[in-house]
Amino acid sequence: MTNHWVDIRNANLILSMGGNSAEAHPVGFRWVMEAKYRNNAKLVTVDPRFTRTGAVADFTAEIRTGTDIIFLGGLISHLIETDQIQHEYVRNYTDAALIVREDFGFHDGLFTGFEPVTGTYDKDTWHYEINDEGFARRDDTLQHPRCVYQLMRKHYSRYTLDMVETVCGMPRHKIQRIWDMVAETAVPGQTMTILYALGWTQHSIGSQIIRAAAMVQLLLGNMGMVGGGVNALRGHSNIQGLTDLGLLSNLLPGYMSLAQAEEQDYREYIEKRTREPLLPDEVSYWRHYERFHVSLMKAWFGDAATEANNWCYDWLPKLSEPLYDVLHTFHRMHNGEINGYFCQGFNPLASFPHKAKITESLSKLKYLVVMDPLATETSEFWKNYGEYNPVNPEEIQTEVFSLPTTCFAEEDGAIVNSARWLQWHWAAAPPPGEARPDVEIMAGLFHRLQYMYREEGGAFPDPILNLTWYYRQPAFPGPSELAREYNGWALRDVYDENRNLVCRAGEQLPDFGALRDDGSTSCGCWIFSGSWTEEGNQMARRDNSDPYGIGMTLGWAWAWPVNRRILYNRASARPDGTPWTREKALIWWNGTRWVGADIPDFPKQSPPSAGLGPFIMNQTGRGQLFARDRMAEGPFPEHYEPFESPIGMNPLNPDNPLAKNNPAARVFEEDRENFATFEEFPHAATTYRLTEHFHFWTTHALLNAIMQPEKFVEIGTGLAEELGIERGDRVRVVSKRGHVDAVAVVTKRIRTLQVAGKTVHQVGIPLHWGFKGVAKKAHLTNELTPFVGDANTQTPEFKSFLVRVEKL
Ligand SMILES: Nc1nc2c(c(=O)[nH]1)N[C@H]1C(S)=C(S)[C@@H](COP(=O)(O)OP(=O)(O)OC[C@H]3O[C@@H](n4cnc5c(=O)[nH]c(N)nc54)[C@H](O)[C@@H]3O)O[C@H]1N2
Ligand SMILES: Nc1nc2c(c(=O)[nH]1)N[C@H]1C(S)=C(S)[C@@H](COP(=O)(O)OP(=O)(O)OC[C@H]3O[C@@H](n4cnc5c(=O)[nH]c(N)nc54)[C@H](O)[C@@H]3O)O[C@H]1N2
Ligand SMILES: [Mo]
Repeated sequence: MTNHWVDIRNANLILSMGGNSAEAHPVGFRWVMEAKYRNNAKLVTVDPRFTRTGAVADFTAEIRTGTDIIFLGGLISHLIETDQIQHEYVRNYTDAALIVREDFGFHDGLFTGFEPVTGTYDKDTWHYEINDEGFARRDDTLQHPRCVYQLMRKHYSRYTLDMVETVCGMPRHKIQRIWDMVAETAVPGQTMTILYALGWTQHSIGSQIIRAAAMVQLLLGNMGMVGGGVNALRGHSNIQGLTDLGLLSNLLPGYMSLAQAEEQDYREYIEKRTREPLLPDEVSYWRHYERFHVSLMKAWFGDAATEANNWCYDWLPKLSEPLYDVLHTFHRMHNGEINGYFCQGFNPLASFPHKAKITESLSKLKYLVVMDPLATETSEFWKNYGEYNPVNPEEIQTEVFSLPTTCFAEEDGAIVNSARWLQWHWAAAPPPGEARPDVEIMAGLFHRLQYMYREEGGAFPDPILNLTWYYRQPAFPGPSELAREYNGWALRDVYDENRNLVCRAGEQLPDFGALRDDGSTSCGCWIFSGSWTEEGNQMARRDNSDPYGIGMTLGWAWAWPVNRRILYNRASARPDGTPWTREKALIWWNGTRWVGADIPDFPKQSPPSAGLGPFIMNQTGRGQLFARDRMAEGPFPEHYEPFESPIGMNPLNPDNPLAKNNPAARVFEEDRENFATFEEFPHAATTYRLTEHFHFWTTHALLNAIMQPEKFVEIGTGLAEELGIERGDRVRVVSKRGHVDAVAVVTKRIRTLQVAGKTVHQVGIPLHWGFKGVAKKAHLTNELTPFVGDANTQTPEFKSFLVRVEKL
């Protein structure tokens, strides 16, 4: 989230799109209801189905799954052409005025630099024109034909109202009504918040849908504002913490990135990431990358990390194809290239796409270790459960080890919520039986490995032998010790530029401003610096006073970065430093420094007259309408059809087969033959959650099983009539990869759509139920889904694929 849960109540308009928060985030949803009833806010939902969120909305619209970029691109065009943008904001706080290189272009659905063989882009042309001083050229009148504003305008002029209507299958009056409501927030006193989750993420174009939403918010001046922002409502209670701590295979803690194989040289690695300003004097905070990196290496390798050995750079893994994201990992397992797998808190047989492929992959392993509090579908993938898991155990040689773990309620620790708040919690009950905390199991493994390396030697022992292990009980690092390590401490006295003491040797760091690149500081996750200082555990704070009355409870828990609650909050004030309006005041310039209800996201003493941009992480200091070199498939979001499309073509780019689907998507050649065409599988399917179940865990709990006992699928009355299906009939939903049997819920909540001259029925399939637990056994939904993912995140396309429904 750029903003936070409580702040939703300050919005004037809530656009819930690509998520169903009443169902999947029912506790946080109270802030939506507060906005409606206290702030007279309007709630709009856009979803393939009429949802529980839709049920309390002021306006709802249906959309064909996988077409949100068309809707948002059309909205961008509408805002520009009807002149309903926040001009002063756009001019001062975005990159609209910057001029793009002459050789950048977009033809036939592809941006310049596409390499068809690898399905990747050479991104050199996706850049601003740079002048002799190394800064981007600009035209503040926004008239230059190659300024970002004009290029964006041209790009989205193709996204006409007709196009939106025909591709999304949304009636024109609904489109217009929503666009009008959104446009009302272009004035400074009005803000819209956008709430999204997996309905946007789980597409082969997922990241670009979210980019499109961010562009809308920049044009409207809704970023950095009270009641504004682009707000990802995250999934598992600590999934935000997972990404923060760099647990994805291409990241280091704090969103630092692992080196690529060609980056063997330390200085090159650092210089590439030390993003220098592209406009004079801008903050460009990533220019301090080396401080974060060296402090991390000191935390990991202690005295062994020295300037002379480039802080152990050679010990870090370097990424090369094939990669290690989950799609890749299972693909490699499937090819027999991986023979052991540790599966910690993950139930891939149930939760990953194309179950048949996952079963085959796991069957090729020599061993599988499952660390989980429950017996899962994955830990029993080898066991025959009749029609629901029709495998022959005799043919599967994988040895499976189950290591029972505790769950969060049985341990102390911090959970990072969607709002970036680190909230400390305390164990509520002792663990049952042989269950042990994950940390203890991992520590045990580490000690055995280290012992074996020490005694027997082996390839590349250094990182294991030299890993720091400061903990009081080496067998079980305590949560508070780990938390202190993430915050970091000084190894020597730390001084600022004026030789003032910042922090004494041995003290906890006050915040990441104290980090140094000379080896004098140690820090396990730079963005968490400030969470456990000399004043103690900031995450355990429970003061909910709200001095400004806008839900800014800075004394409650601790948010990264530096306890800031709304990112880019400098943009909540005008260029001259005064709030845009009194009601939406957040921070302001008091003549000598920035003050207000939040921690300023800006150099505290930099006067407005200095003209620095509010987006301090970006090299331009501006919000990027043109995503320079960050995205895999282009600097402007472009619509591509899902890999399984009910219309089989891309109406925006009908003539170029390379531009039908996302040309840079994560797709493996072998899987292409497993994608269906609409002739065989005519219905557009999507998958989703229900409040009464949490994935597959709660099918183990009797109360949940009683509330939602049995697998069902939702089909609209139009399709039901066509197939002669009545409510309660049993149906089979078939995809190119498998089938599920379930009870049919025939409903008006899913409408038949008219798309590009065709009638398209959508089918809704809840994700829950499997063959373990006490609820009624069922086929796993991921029997059906395709093995293809987003180009940037590798998130699978769970939300858009083709099926055929049969009456049983
Ligand atoms: N009770 C409960 N709560 C949960 C979970 C749970 O299992 N049970 N899981 C948690 C997890 S891990 C996550 S990630 C979150 C997920 O939170 P959400 O993303 O809100 O949940 P979903 O139900 O997967 O999908 C939301 C909606 O997206 C819609 N949708 C599908 N395709 C599209 C599309 O192309 N465009 C648009 N606009 N909408 C689309 C679906 O119809 C659905 O209503 O929920 C979390 N909360
Ligand atoms: N078709 C379809 N598929 C989907 C989705 C969809 O919308 N549609 N959503 C996707 C999403 S968003 C998600 S997040 C995934 C979820 O996929 P998974 O993460 O695989 O699923 P979960 O069942 O939530 O969690 C896995 C296991 O973690 C265990 N666990 C709980 N606490 C602990 C702990 O403290 N330690 C350890 N070691 N284990 C623990 C649980 O018992 C559970 O068995 O599913 C994805 N799959
Ligand atoms: Mo999730």
